[in-house]
Amino acid sequence: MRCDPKTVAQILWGPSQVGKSSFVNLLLDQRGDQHMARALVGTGNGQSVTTDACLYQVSRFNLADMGGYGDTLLRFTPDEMAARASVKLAGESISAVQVLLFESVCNDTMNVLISLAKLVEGFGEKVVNSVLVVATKTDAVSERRLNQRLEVIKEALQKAGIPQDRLVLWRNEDFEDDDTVERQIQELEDALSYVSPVRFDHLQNLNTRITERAQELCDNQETLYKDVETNLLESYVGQEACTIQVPVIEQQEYTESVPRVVEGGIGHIVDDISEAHGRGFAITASVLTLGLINLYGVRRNPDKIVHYDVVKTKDVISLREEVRLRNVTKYHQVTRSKKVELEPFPVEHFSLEARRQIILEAASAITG
Ligand SMILES: Nc1nc2c(ncn2[C@@H]2O[C@H](COP(=O)(O)OP(=O)(O)O)[C@@H](O)[C@H]2O)c(=O)[nH]1
Ligand SMILES: [Mg+2]
Repeated sequence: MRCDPKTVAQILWGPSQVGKSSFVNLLLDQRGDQHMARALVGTGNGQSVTTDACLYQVSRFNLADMGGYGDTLLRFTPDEMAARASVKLAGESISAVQVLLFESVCNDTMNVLISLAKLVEGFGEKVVNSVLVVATKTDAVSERRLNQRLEVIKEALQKAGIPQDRLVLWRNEDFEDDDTVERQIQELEDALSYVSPVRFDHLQNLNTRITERAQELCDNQETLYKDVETNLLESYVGQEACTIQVPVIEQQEYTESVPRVVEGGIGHIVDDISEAHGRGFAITASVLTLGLINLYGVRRNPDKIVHYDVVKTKDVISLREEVRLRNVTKYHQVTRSKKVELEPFPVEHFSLEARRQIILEAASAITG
């Protein structure tokens, strides 16, 4: 990417106490306005004296000096540093950035990979292509030690997929003469000319990435359920006693007066007489009477209707009360466990996890 050098800034990135501010001052001394304010340099106690991002325009450089991570007071997280730098650069109309990643060859441990991971954490992955490693404090180690450290730095660059020639040697102190300083600056400029700047608007602010990731996690969260006990009325078929009237057919006796025609005549007379005077008398009387009848030709008595009582039976329907059981719908209270959908978590719930994921991704983007 070709841009006007005036709008390209060089972010000075790396741990605290590696010589970033001293680097700025050296360039100011060598190329800058002598009246320009100098960057504050630490005492070597590990406490970062550079707390805010400051932009120094010197020669063709726009150096963004800032606090280093690993400050002994733990004041700056990489994303805070990145955020401060972003705010500063945006205010200065910077359109693209290169990164000068500082590594002290005096250190026993090699921090390049950590610095790169923290850089990605703060600005996003695209920034890696715009990195130039500045191996500082080369004056403070033997040549053998220097070569060892340079080998280790190159290995780290290879691991991170950065060309191994993205490396310049640097010292802020102990120069034989001014020419050595100039040569060093010239080598820095040459090396930087091969590093294509990343567009400022392509830098991804960590907070924006966290917010976006948190939203993603929030949108994809699983629906959770909880068991809730509820009381409800449940119907069942029960039995209930009830009295009903049952018709019953019974036989009932009754006396009926039945008429009968009794023919008139002797018999009749005998019956009549025997009824009145007894049987023996009646027969005797009848014999005599018959004789008289035969003798004198008396006419027969007329027929008579007599009523007799006859006992009969008839069906009578009556109602009897009976207790029966019948099915009825009854209700009882039961406690049932019901699965209830839980309210989804708000997006803030996922912020920590989003941050964790992005920082992990930043580290693995560097080390693979
Ligand atoms: N020997 C040596 N010491 C240096 C060099 N650059 C910086 N220092 C010292 O390292 C300490 C921290 O420097 P500083 O520029 O404040 O580091 P910063 O925290 O990265 O900005 C100071 O005591 C400097 O004097 C260097 O090239 N050689
Ligand atoms: Mg500093």
